[in-house]
Formats: sequence, C-alpha cells, structure tokens
Amino acid sequence: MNVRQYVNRIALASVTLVFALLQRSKHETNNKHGGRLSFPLAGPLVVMMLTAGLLLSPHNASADIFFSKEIHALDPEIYLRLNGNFLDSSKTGSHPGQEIGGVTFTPKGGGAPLKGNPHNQAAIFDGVDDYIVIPNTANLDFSSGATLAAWVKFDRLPSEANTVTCASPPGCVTIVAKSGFAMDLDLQAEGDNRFHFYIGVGVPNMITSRTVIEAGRWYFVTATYWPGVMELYVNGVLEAFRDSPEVIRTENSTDYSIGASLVWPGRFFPGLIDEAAIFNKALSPYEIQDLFQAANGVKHYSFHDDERSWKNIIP
Ligand SMILES: [Ca+2]
Ligand SMILES: [Ca+2]
Repeated sequence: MNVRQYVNRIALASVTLVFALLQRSKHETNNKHGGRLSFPLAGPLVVMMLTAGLLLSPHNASADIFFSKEIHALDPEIYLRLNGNFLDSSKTGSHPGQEIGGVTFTPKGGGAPLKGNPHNQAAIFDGVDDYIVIPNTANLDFSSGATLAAWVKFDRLPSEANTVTCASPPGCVTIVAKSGFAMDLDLQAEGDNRFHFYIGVGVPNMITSRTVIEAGRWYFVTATYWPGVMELYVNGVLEAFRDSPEVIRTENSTDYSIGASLVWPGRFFPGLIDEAAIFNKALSPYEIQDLFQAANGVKHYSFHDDERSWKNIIP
C-alpha cells in the first residue's frame, strides 16, 4: 500500500467513523427527545473531519514528486531529469545524454519549480557551445506521433542570445530537436521571444506561442505531433496548432539534441533546461494540463484515462 492509498484509507475510515457516530447520536437523541436530531457535536465534528481529510488529501501531500510520476505514467521513450547527471529516467533507461561543450548543473533547488521536490536540479547551458546529444536509434525516429516536453528558463532573451537567423529578427535557440533538412522535429525559441515548433518541411508547418518569453522565468513548454496535426503548449495551455495534411514528418536519422541543433548551426540555448521528456505519441491536452498541474502538487484523477480514474482513489 503506497502513501496515497494509506491516506485514502484513513479518509474513508474517518468518514465511516463520523457516519457511525452520527447514526448512534441520532439513535440516542431519538430515544431521549422523542425523535428530534439535536446532537450538538455532530456539525463541528464533521467540519473537523472534512478539514483533516483535505489536509491529508493528495492535493497537499508534499512527500512525493507528482510531476515525475505523471511523466513516468505517460511512458516516455526518453526522460532526462538532469538532476546532476545525464541519465535516462525512462522505463528502459537506455538513452542517456552526452554532454558537449561543458554543460553543468544548478545546485540542488535550482531546477524547475516542482512542488514536493525541493532538491530538483536543472542543466545549465552557456549559450556559447553547450548542448546535449541523445544518439538516434531506429525506434526513436518517430513519424506517426511525438511529444517534446521540457522546462526552460532563459538567462538572456532569445533576441539577445545570438545573431542566428531562422526568421526575422535573429535569435534562434534550440530547446529540444531532432533536426533534419525538410525533416524537422524542432522545438525552439526565436528572436520574437516566442516559442516555435516546426514539423517536416517547416513553414508552413510552423506554429508560434502566444506567450512572450521573459528572462528569469520558468516555462513548461510542450509540442505534440501526429500526422495532420501539430500543437504547442505553454504551462499546460494550448497556444497554437496547425491542422493540415501537410503536417507530416519523415524519419531523418539525426540524433536528438537539447540546447542546440545538430543541423542548424549556432542555435545555442542560454539558460536552464530541465526534465526533458520525449514521447513516441502525441500527448492529449488533458495529459499535458495534468503534467503542469502535477508540478504544482495537484494530482488529477481524470475521467479521460481509465487507468488513473477516480475509481482508483477508493481503496
Ligand atoms: Ca531536474
Ligand atoms: Ca561551454
């Protein structure tokens, strides 16, 4: 029995106890006062128990790390937590990153703001020559669906980061990518200080965030693709999508990269990247919203996913 099941069991036992007390008091008051329910402690007792239940509920539990649990529940192909190493925290653990240029880590507590994880760390990219490579394998070259997700915090705005031009104004920086000429799978930020996502041939398969990036702030950015549709989310909110038969990517055999592109030179990321996850499917809007909420310590028992439905909170 895990902590959550234990808490749920206590909550259920508490409710049962209160109900039993109420029944008993009703029985007693019926006997004493000829049928009128006037047990004076019942109200306060219920309030007390409900308050205790709320305090004990998973929404406020801080002992565990909901964000990483949610990521694991969605079964990523690659998951670099970047907590002082480049290991792959996915089920297989078989795709660790390789650091190039001197990527380092924040001290404990300097990573993305994940509730319940005060020791989280992120990778630091100098914006000059730092990046991470994850070697390609045949099963990583997704053409039928993909999601790229990461937390990012810019030290400098993309518009101030470099003079690399992929659009006007200059300032292209890669977040997570599997770049290829006309075979894009690229999540990046540009000189307009917005997030951009490219699929296949690129423009017109390019979408842009509404969010304008501010330096020194954390963002959870997520991009999804499946044939015909591409979407871009910031902090769990869908900000852009394109729905067209042109939205198609083909396999390109390039390695994955974090913090720079292996095809488009000079797009070095200036700042922190954390909890980079890559999936072989397009996550749903609900799943992406849940991920962001999980970072705030809120666990959703959503109705859209039977495996994580409300039924599982009842022991
Ligand atoms: Ca981390
Ligand atoms: Ca360096």
